[in-house]
Amino acid sequence: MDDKILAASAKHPIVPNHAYKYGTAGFRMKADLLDGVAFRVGLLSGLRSRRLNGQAIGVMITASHNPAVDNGVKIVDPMGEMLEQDWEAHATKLVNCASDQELLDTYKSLAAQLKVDLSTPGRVICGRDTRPSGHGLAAALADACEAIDIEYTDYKRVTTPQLHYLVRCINTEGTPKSYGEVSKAGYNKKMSDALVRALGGRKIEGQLTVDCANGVGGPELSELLKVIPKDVINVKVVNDDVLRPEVLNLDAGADYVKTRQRAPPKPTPVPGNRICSLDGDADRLIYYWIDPDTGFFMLDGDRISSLNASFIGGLVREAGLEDELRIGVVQTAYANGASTAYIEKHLKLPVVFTPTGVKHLHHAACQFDIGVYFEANGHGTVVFSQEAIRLFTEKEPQSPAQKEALETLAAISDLINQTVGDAISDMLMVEVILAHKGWTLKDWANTYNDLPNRLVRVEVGDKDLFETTDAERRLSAPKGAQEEIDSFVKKYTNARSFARASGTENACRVYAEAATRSEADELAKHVADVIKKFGSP
Ligand code: 16G
Ligand code: MG
Repeated sequence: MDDKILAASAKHPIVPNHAYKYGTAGFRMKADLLDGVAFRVGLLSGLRSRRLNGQAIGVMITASHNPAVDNGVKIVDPMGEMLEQDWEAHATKLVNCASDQELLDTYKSLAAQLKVDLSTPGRVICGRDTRPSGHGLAAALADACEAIDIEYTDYKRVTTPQLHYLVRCINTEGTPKSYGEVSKAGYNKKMSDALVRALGGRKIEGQLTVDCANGVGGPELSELLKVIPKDVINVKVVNDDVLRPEVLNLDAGADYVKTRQRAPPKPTPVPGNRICSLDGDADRLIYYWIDPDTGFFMLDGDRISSLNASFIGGLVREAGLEDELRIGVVQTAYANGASTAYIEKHLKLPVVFTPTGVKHLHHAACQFDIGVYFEANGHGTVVFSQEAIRLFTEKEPQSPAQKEALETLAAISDLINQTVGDAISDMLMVEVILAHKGWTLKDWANTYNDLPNRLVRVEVGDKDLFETTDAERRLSAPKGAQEEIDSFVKKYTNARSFARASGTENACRVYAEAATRSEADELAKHVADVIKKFGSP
C-alpha cells in the first residue's frame, strides 16, 4: 500500500510554499493550485469513511460564487452535513505535507491516532460544478481512492446541495431514516412530488424568472422543471450559459445581487416581475423585483428566514402541535436588526446567534424540533427533528383544517433540503408560501422595514490579529479595538456594528446598521478606519 500511495502522490504534487487551510468553504483557491490538494483530500475522505464504519463521505468540487479560474474541494459528512470540525485540522495537516514521504507518514500517523482500521471497506463519492478544472480534480481524487483501496463514485455535474442529498441517501438507504433515491432523478422526483403536495391544489401566480449565475443551477433546474407536472409552476430560466466558463458568476447570481444591491444587468429585468438569483453552485438564494415607482427591492436570507418562520409557525399552531414542538430561528451577526425584532416580537419565536458559516448555524438549528436558519447572504434551510416528522404523519387530526396543516408540514419537510441550504429547494418553498398566503413580493416585503446597513471589506496587514467573541459580535483582540468601535456606535441612533476576519479571503469585514442610510454609511466608515489602524503592523 505504501508504494501505491507514494507513486500516486508523485503524480499529484502539491504546489510548495503555500499555506493551505481548510476553512468554511473547504480548500478554495486558484484551480491550478488544487490538484495535489484534491488528491490529499481523497486520502483524508477515505480515512474518514473507514473511521465511520464505511459510511460514504462526499467531496464537492466547487468555488461557489467565485470566478471560473478558482475552484475548491470540500468534504461532506455522512448525514450530508459539513465535515466535523476536528477533522478540518487533520485535513489542513495532511494537505500541507511538504513531500510524498511526509504525506505517507502523516497519513499513517493520523490513521493510528484516530484509531482507523485501514483494512475496513470505505466509500467516497464526488460531484462537481461546471468549472472546466473540476474534471481533473475529480481524477486526482479518484487516484487517491484507488491508491488506498476505497470505493469511489463520480456523480459528475451536481449542485452542492444535490451532492449533500446523495451522501445522505446512500447512508440511509434501506433504513427507516431513508432520505430518497440515490440519484439526481431521485432528487428531482422528491422535489416535484413534495412541491405538488405542499401546494395542496393552490396556484403559483405569474411567472418566476430565475438567474442561475451561469452556473450548475441552470442545467439542474431545467432538468427538475421537466419532471414537475405542467401548470404547477411557470419558471423562466436565465443566465444559464454553462458552455462559456468566463461568464460563470460574471455580473449575475445571488452574490452579485446581495453585495451590489442591484439586479444583474442582463437580461434586462422586467419591472414588476418576480425574480430570484442562485449562486454558482446553487446553495444561495436572493429574491427581488424592480418596482416601477421605487426601483430595485431585495428580499435576502433574513427575509426568507422570517417568511419560513412565519409560515411554519402558523402551520404548527393550526396542527395543534405548538406545545409539542420547539421552533427556533438561527441568525448571524449580519442579520438585519429589524428581522430579529420581527421574529422575536411579532412571530414570538426565539432567535439564537452563531458565528458565520453554515456548520455553526446548522448545528444550532438542530437543537430545535424545527430550526430555521439562513445567513443574510441567502444560504440556509429548515431542519426538522425525527420527532417532528413523526408527529406530522402520525398525529390524529381533530378537524379538516388540522389534517391539512399536518399534510402541508409533512410535504414541506420533504421539499426543504434538510442536509444543507439549497437554493432550488428554498426557492420552491418560497413559491409555496407565497401561494398559501396569496402574497406578492411586495406583500412579503411589507412585513417589516430593514434598517439601513453597510458592509465594507477592509484590507489589513494580518487579519488573524482579529479575534471575536459573542457570535462574532465583539472583538476580543486586538486590545482596545472593540472599545473604539463602541464609542462610535454610541454616537448613532439604533446603531450596531461589528468587525470580523473573513474566513474565505485575506481581509476583514465591517458591518454597520443605523436608523438612516447616512448614519449607517458614516458608522461603517469609522469602524473600517479603526480596523485599518489596528490591522496594520
Ligand atoms: C462561506 C460559508 C458561508 C459564509 C461565508 C462567509 C459555508 C458553506 N459557506 O462561503 O456560509 O457566509 O463563507 O465568508 O459555510 P467570509 O468569512 O469571507 O465573510
Ligand atoms: Mg455557494
